[in-house]
Amino acid sequence: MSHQNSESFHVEETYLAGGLGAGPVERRSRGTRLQVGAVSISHPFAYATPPSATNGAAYMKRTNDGSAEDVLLWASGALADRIQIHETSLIDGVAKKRPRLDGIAIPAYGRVEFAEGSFHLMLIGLKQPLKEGERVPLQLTFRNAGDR
Ligand SMILES: [Cu+2]
Repeated sequence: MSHQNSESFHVEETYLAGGLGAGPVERRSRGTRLQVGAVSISHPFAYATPPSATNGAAYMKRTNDGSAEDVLLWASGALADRIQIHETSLIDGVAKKRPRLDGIAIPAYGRVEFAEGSFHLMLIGLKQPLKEGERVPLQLTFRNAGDR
C-alpha cells in the first residue's frame, strides 16, 4: 500500500549574493520537516529558474528511522508537465543524468540526500519560472511511509 504526502518546496537562489566562486548556497534550514511514521523529509527546496528555463530541479533530505526499507516511488505536481527522479553519476569522468524509474530506496535507519551530483527531482516543462522565496507543492509517493 503506497502513501502520498504533499510537501512544500521552498524556492532558493542558486548562489550567495556577491559570492563569486562561493559555490552552492549555504542552505539555511527553514524549519521545514515532514514526519510521517518512521520517515522524515527535511529542507525540501528547489532552485529559482531564469525566465527562459523550461526545466528545474528540487532537492531534499530523507531520513528513515524505521527498521524497514522504504522507497520513494515517484513525485508529481501541477508546476511542471512531468516530474522524474533523476540520478547524476560520473561515467568516464562525465556527469550523466538518467531517470530512476524504479524509485529511490531509503535503507532502514538510513538517509538519502538529494543534492547536486546525485539524486534530484527533475521538473520537466515548467508552467512558469520558479521565483526565489515562493513555495511550490509537490506530492511524494512512498511505498511504505507511515508504516513502522
Ligand atoms: Cu535531472
